[in-house]
Amino acid sequence: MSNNNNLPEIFETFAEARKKGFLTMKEEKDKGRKVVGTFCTYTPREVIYAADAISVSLCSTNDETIPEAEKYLPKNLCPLIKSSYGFAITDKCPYMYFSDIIVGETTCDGKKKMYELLGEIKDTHVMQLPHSQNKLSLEIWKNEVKELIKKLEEKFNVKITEEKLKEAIKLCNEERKTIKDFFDLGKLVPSPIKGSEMHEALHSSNYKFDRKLYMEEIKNLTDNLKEKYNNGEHPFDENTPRILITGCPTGGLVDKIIKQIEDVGASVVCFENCVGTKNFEMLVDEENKDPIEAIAERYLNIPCSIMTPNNERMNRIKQYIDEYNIDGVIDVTLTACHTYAIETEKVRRTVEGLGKSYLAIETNYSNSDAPQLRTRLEAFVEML
Ligand code: BJ8
Repeated sequence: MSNNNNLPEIFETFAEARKKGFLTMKEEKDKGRKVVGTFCTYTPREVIYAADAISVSLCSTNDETIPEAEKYLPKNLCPLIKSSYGFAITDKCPYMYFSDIIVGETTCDGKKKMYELLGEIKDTHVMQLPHSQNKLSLEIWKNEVKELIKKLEEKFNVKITEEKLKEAIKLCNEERKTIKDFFDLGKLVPSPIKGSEMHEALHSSNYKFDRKLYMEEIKNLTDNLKEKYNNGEHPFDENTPRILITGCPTGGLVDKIIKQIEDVGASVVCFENCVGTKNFEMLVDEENKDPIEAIAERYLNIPCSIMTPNNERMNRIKQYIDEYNIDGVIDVTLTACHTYAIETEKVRRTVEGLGKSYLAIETNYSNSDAPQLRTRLEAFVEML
């Protein structure tokens, strides 16, 4: 299945940012740094940083390797899972190649079963994530954070001290605040940045391994855009309809959804998903709690549809509709993602209950439905 000799050729085919990220990662590996591959926002990055390792996202965002994955996985499965597994077995993802260990969580059924197969070709540690956010779940999850600490200590022969965890918490909180400042530009009317550009800046965070440098870049970008806004420069005018995107991760859907929304005359100003707010809302308590407890609490409270109930997602959508002056909500579900698909009903009620327009889209990584989506987006935006 796996042929590492293909790697140099394959790098040529990667998009520039990812290619550059690969070179940086290779340099880091040459210096002896350890790499942890991740798949989900529930992975507590603080633990990885406290082990002096690099964290890299392995979620794949295109359909190139899906036919290969479908030889082993059902066709009727979420494209994110098929694509990620496809990249692993074809050795087309340099980040997977360089990962010393992969950390996954029991989020949806598809991912947790895929990890069993992935474990046959890579060292894969699966954290048992509870699917509710109560006290008992917190105890289980705290234990899982401790297990991860143990696993990384053994794997990398390091000691993850309380002090190192506290340092990592500070760094990650700084990052969250910096990204939130940038994201809040979307509250300005009109927004000084296109949604597709914001998405790019947020998504590239996965491939920037010098976190302090990334924060600098984001701060500069924020200042720059504020200045432009104050000088009256912005890509849209005050009457441009403002869209909130919610649902599954949109890494593989930029051209098909976000850019097409812009093409038909609207502006995406808020992402309530894992590229956006799920990633940076909520800080880890730095002051009043034991670091492991504080980390476990913050991550368990992420409002993903794999949780039941998941009322916090609805609360956040209400809050963002108000704060970001939203006219319409587009709820994006990747094909065969049951939890997000079922939750569309509650999102619809929440949005329409506030008198706002709602559109649900189910799609995958192929381009075949792009024209049909454009027609639906056009009709939706016209109505706003
Ligand atoms: S915290 S959104 S990254 S689970 S889309 S693989 S749920 S079938 S990606 Fe996700 Fe973590 Fe939640 Fe975020 Fe399964 Fe659905 Fe596919 Fe998904």
